[in-house]
Amino acid sequence: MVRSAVTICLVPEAAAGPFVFYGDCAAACETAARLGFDAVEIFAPDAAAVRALNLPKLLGDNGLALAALGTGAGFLQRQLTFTSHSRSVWTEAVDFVRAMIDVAAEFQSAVIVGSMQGRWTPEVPRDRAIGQLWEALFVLGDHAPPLNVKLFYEPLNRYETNLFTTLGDAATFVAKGFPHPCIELLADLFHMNIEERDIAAALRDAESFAADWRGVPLVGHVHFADSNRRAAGLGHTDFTPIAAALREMNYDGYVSAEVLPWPDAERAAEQTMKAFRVHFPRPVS
Ligand code: LER
Ligand code: MN
Repeated sequence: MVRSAVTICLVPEAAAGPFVFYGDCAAACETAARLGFDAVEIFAPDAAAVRALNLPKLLGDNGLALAALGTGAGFLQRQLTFTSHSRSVWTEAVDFVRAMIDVAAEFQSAVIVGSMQGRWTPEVPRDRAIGQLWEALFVLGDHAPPLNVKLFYEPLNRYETNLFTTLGDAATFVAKGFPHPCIELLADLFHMNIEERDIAAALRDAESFAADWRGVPLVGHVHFADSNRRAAGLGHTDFTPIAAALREMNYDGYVSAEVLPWPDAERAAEQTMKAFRVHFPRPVS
């Protein structure tokens, strides 16, 4: 079953970023539950900040799950990346994500590697950068399974990375490169709107490629955003073929609103839920 999630940002440097709620995690959880979301996705400064939230109570009181934890704050606040020329920065980046995995384990949840991947540069050329990204995900992929945590690798658009920008390239990298089934792909529909010729076809192709190469699903998480990064329905993305592709793939992860809080957080969340119910209706029991 496809489940709904909404983002909460707790990182001041990302206050103007594509996150629905900002700052007050308790209030955001209450609103998310009232609007009918199944889960929240949290973008926090670090693992300690997640622990300080008393999430078991917040989630429990509101009947919510934790869809995933974002790790981009490590990049935004501390310039950590897996493609740094400095081995100590690489190690710090791996430690940062490992600590997030340990917290995510307490909620049987998942951790996202997006901005933390960085980019290749003249100083760290493409092959070396991809090797460093591979090594980081390999180490983290070994750490995650005993804890029952998924690791979502997110291809980003060309303005945010120059490593893997399409789902197809990321699928080849992940399906061929890792023996770890816990490493899955995050399909962000905003980035895909920029990079893909056909979003629905890219989803189908990635999944059928993965079926051949590893026999377990590859797309594990979706960032549910319109072309302009507003809530689904407020831009020009056609979600009907995308939802059909996800159904055909038997996708059973979250579609999580990583969108701008436009015109405000509550209305962005409401609009997301309206679009979610149109595109991922549940059987009436
Ligand atoms: C950044 O553009 C993004 O989509 C995030 O999910 C990456 O962490
Ligand atoms: Mn995203």
